[in-house]
Amino acid sequence: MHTSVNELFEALWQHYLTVTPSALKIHDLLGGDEAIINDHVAFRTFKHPKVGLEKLAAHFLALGYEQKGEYHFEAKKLYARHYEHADPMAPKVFISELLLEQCSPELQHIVDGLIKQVDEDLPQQTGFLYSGAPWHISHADYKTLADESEYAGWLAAYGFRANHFTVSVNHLKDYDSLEAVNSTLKQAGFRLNDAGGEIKGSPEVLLEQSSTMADTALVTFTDGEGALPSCFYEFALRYPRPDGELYTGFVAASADKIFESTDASRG
Ligand code: OOG
Ligand code: NI
Repeated sequence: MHTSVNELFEALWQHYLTVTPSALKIHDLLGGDEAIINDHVAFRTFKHPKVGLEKLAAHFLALGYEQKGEYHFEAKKLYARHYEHADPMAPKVFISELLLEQCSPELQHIVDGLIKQVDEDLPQQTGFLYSGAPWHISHADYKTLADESEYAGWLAAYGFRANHFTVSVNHLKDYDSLEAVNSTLKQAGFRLNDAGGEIKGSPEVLLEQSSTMADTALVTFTDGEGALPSCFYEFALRYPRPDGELYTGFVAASADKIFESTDASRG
């Protein structure tokens, strides 16, 4: 287990940049000389006793995080929870898992084959959250998964890693709206996820979010290589609750569209 929140997030960030080079450019573009504060980081996994949501969450609970909201995505067959730390500067954590029991027998069979390859000790190890894909998969099996569930395909290809980091727009000195952030990104040539509109959410639900479309990286299959969508960068602006404190939860209808930032079929 990591000894500090900072140490874990620094390792996650460096690993994320290896497949998301645009995040570093955007980080410098938006932040200038100022530090960027992360709103949250997200992870994906399969619901399975060996590698399920709880196995990922254990690493954060050990660092003092607490379980907060839960979210259901029926069409995508996903369940998610978010975690918060008492230190308000520590990024929130969003972890989702694919409900395998609701998927086809073919998908379950391929995923079983992947999870069998995971070393029993890996989920407890310090580097689990950025261990990547600890299995081998053929291109044909990847395609079968991706055709049924874009999420399953991404997870089979990229495994355990920060799926995205999220800039806290509230903390950006030079921006006071998500529109302004989006327009800077587009002028610099970055592509935004426009599923459900470029801005998901609203002041009424106390959270506005946007994200880039994922970068592309090379994935090694047992029978060759393929260029696939890797990870993306998100931007979040939070609004105060009636008690004056910023809302800290997520919005399922918006999250449902953020998931599609890794969907190559979106163009
Ligand atoms: C998570 C999508 C949800 C949010 O901020 O609502 C999310 C994912 O793509 O794995 O991050
Ligand atoms: Ni997110």
